[in-house]
Amino acid sequence: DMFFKPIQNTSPPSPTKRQTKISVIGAGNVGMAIAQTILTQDLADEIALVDAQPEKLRGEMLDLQHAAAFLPRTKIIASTDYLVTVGSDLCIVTAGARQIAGESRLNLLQRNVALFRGIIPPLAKYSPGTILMIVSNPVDVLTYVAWKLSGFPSNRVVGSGTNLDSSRFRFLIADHLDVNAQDVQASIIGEHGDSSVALWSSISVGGVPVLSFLEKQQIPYEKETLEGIHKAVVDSAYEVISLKGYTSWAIGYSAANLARSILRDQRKIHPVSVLAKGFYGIDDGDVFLSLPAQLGRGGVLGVTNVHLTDEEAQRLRKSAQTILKVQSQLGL
Ligand code: 6V0
Repeated sequence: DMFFKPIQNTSPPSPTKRQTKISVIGAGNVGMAIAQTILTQDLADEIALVDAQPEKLRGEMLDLQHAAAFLPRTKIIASTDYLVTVGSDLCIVTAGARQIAGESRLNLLQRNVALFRGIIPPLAKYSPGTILMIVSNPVDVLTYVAWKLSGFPSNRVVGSGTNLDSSRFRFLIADHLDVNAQDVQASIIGEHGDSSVALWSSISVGGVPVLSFLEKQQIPYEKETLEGIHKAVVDSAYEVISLKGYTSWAIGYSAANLARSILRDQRKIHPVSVLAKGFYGIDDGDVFLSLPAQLGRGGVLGVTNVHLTDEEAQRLRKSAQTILKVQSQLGL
């Protein structure tokens, strides 16, 4: 009664290829944008979805499964039970209360810490060797919370952080200069949000350092123009939320971009939220914020020692203090 008649005298290849499994926790706008980007980019053999709402979760699972004829083969499973995540290589956490228009990211915190107490321990239990990628906001503090609740070494806990802010930044600079955003090397580090730090001193376009180029050509540039671009990055999440209610596509690509670097061992450098203690003069306490970090199959492989101006370093430490102050109120 089998569709295929088995061929005789076969033996499985040995050793069998390791399958890659990604779990996405939270099947909301962000979780589903991430899942669909992972599917189209062929990053996993199996995707497991978890959400607290069983009907919505099953609906999202079926809707994705129905695209199978157009996609690379990926097994898609879903359950409200964390058993479905067993053996994950990467767990991406997007579950959370939604940011309301005008609400600061920090206001979301207490609501989300309570959710994480029910999410992180079962993920760590079913996939003790997994890498945790936190997306839920406020992402830096929640990455710290996930690190604490998981008991994992810090190289296996990373927050999507300012990888998204940096891509918004590169888009705006590219738009301003009428070049391709992929040719713009620019990053924003620090807190994902209001106190993020734009690294103007290290921006280059096609390998040409921008600020020193302008200075050499004696082209005047307004500090206000630069600050305006950074402000537009900071405001962009609020703007999209006020217009469409949530953000999804850019964070979907951003998280899939990180997943690729990790699972395919790309050893690329991304501004992501990592344990920052000991870097750039941050030594007040255990704080996660975005630094240019190298990502690979081992998770966070290291932090790049980029040159920061005194002002940039000072802003970064202020960013760290902002996050630490919030963290100290959690009692973790
Ligand atoms: P959403 O569409 O409300 O989805 C959240 C999902 O989480 C819902 O489907 C809920 O049912 C589910 N959920 C709630 N509690 C639990 C639980 N205990 N276990 C499992 N699932 C649960 O929100 P949206 O997808 O728009 O945003 C999700 C989170 O991502 C929010 O915290 C956002 O602020 C954050 N973002 C972070 C970004 C970043 O760059 N780090 C970018 C965009 C959004």
